[in-house]
Amino acid sequence: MSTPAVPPVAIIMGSQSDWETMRHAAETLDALAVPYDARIVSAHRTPDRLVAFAKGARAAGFKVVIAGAGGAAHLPGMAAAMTSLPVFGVPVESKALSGQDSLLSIVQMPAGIPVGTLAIGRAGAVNAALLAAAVLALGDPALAGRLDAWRARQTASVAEKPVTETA
Ligand code: RP5
Repeated sequence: MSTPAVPPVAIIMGSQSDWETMRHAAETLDALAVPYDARIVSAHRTPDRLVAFAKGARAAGFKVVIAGAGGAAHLPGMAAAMTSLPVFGVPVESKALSGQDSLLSIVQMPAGIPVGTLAIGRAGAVNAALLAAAVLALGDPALAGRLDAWRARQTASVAEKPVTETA
């Protein structure tokens, strides 16, 4: 299978410090064999980079954007303002307010500019990747099969009885 020149998923994040969270989106896409491009795009520190990315994302060939940011997390909303591609926002857990600030910055978009907002932290990053894959799977039966298999593996990994874990 040939890999497209521009992968279908863009993972953008506001800072290198977000990668510890956003790598879970990347790893989930890896497990589903969905190509992606991961890059640092800060709404505050590199606004011109954000404008260039978001305005050009559809023409570049991206299909879905996953945007993670923490604190005053304008990145997902500003990206959504400049592209009509689906944007999934991941609130990164901040030091000062444990990601509550990130969540509230991302989730309460005004009507007309949607950001699909996920949970704070790792769970949100994993689920953003699964949602991105589900969108792509609408037109890709092979990927739909890989998503089903991923869920089946998850189901199979859940034990019926709890055990006491030793340190
Ligand atoms: C946000 O500020 C980033 O998304 C990051 O979560 C937060 C802190 O950034 P650094 O100071 O660690 O670069 O823009």
